[in-house]
Amino acid sequence: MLTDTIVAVATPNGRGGVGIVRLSGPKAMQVASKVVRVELSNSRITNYTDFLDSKGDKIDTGLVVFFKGPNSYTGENVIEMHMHGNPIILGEMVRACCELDARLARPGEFTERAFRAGKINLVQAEAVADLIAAQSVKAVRSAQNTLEGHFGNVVEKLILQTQEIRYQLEAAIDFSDDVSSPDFIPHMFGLHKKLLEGLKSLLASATQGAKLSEGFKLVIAGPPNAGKSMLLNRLVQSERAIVSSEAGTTRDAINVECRLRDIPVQIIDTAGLREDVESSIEKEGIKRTYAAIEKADLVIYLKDVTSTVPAGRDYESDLVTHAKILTVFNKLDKLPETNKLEKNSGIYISALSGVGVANLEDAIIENFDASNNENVEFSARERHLIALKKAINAIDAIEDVSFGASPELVAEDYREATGALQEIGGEYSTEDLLGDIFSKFCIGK
Ligand SMILES: Nc1nc2c(ncn2[C@@H]2O[C@H](COP(=O)(O)OP(=O)(O)OP(=O)(O)O)[C@@H](O)[C@H]2O)c(=O)[nH]1
Ligand SMILES: [Mg+2]
Repeated sequence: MLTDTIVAVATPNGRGGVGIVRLSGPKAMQVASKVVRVELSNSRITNYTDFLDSKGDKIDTGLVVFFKGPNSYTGENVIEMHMHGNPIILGEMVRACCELDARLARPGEFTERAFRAGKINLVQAEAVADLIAAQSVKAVRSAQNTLEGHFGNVVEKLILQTQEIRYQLEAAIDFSDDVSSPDFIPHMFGLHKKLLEGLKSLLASATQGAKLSEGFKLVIAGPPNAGKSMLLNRLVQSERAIVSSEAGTTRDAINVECRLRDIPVQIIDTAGLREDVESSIEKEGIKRTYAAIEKADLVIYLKDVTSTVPAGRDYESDLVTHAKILTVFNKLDKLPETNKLEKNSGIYISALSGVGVANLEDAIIENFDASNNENVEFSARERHLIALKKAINAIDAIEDVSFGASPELVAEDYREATGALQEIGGEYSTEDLLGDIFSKFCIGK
C-alpha cells in the first residue's frame, strides 16, 4: 500500500561517522515531529536536534532534513535523520518510528515509490540499483548516464519513430489513394530502414552496457584433471575451488565474480567432461557444465598439454554455444624446455606456476570485445536486450513492397514493436516484473 509511511536505515549496515534513517509517506511529518525537537516546516533546511524514542527519551543528537513532497526522492514528504553511525542507535530510531505510525520499508521501496509517482521510469529505477552495485568507474559512469535518462531518451525517440510510421501507414490505409502513390513505398521504407538502424545500434550499445553491469560470463570447461579449478583459483587469486589429482573433483559449477583488468567477469569452473560416468552427482555436474557453456560469453576449453592419449572423446568440437571457444593448453611446466610449442596454435599456460596466464587474460579481454567498454554510453540489463530484440524481430522481415501490398499487417508488426519498446520504460509493466526488479534492491533505497 502506497499510503503507508515507511522507514528504513539508508546507510550500509555497520559503523561509521554518520548513519541515516529515512522516513517517507503521508504521515512522515507526524511521526518525525515526535522523534525530533525542531519544527519541520522549511523544506531542505538542515536543523540540529535531539532524537527521541517513542516515549520521548533521548536516543542521540544529529541533523534532520525535511523534503516536502513532491520535491523529494519518492515524491512524498521525506524526512532524513542524520545520526551517529551506530547500528544500535539507528535501530532504535527505526523502532521508534514503527511504534509511532510507520512500518519498515521493503527492499527498494523508496525507489519504487519514485517510479510509481512518475519521478523516474523503470530504466532509471534499475540504474539506481546498478549505480549502487557498480564495480568499476566505468560502470558507475554508465549507470549515472542511464539514471540521467540517456538510455531512456533513445528508447523514447525510437518509440516515437515507431508510432509515427504506424500513424502514417494507418492514415494511408484510410485514404487508399496514398498507398498506391509512387512515392509512398520508398518514403515509408526509408523511415523503416532508419528506425531499424536505430534499434540495432541501440541494441549493440545496450549489450555492452549490460555486460558492464552484469559481467561477462567466462566458462572454464574441458576434460577432468586438466587443471580447470587451479586456473579459476589463479585467475581470481584465491583458493575458491578444490584442486585434486582425482579426476572428477568438481561437481557443481562454481561461480566466482571478479574483475579482470577492471572488467567485471563471472568465472564459472565446471565439472570435467567425460563419458562413462558412474556417479549420478557427476552426471548432474556434467549436465550443468553444458548448461553453463550455452549461456557463456566466452568458453576456455582447457586441456592437459602432456596428455598424449586423449581421455575418451574430445568434446570441444561439439560444444553447443554462441560463445567463442578459446583452446588453452595447461601444465606447460611439465614439458621439457626443448619442446617447441610456439609453432602450434593455441594458448599455453601453467596454472601452477602462472606462466602464460597474463597472455591468457589478454586473450580473454580481447575476446570479450571489452575494448568497446571504453565508450559504453549507459548501463542496461538483460531485460532491455530482450525487449529490443523483440522490437527488432517484429519488424525486421518487413520488405519494401509489404508497405503497398499488406499495409494492415505491417501496421500490426509496428504495433508489436511499439509494445516491446514500451516495456523497457515500464509504461505497461506487470506487478510481477516490478516485484522482481525492486526486490533485488537493498533496504533503505
Ligand atoms: N604440474 C602442473 N599440475 C597442474 C597444473 N594445473 C593443475 N595441475 C594439477 O592437476 C590436477 C588436477 O587439477 P584440478 O584443477 O583439480 O583439475 P580440474 O580440471 O578442475 O579437474 P576436475 O574438477 O576433476 O574436472 C591437480 O593435481 C593439480 O595440482 C599445472 O599447471 N601444472
Ligand atoms: Mg575441478
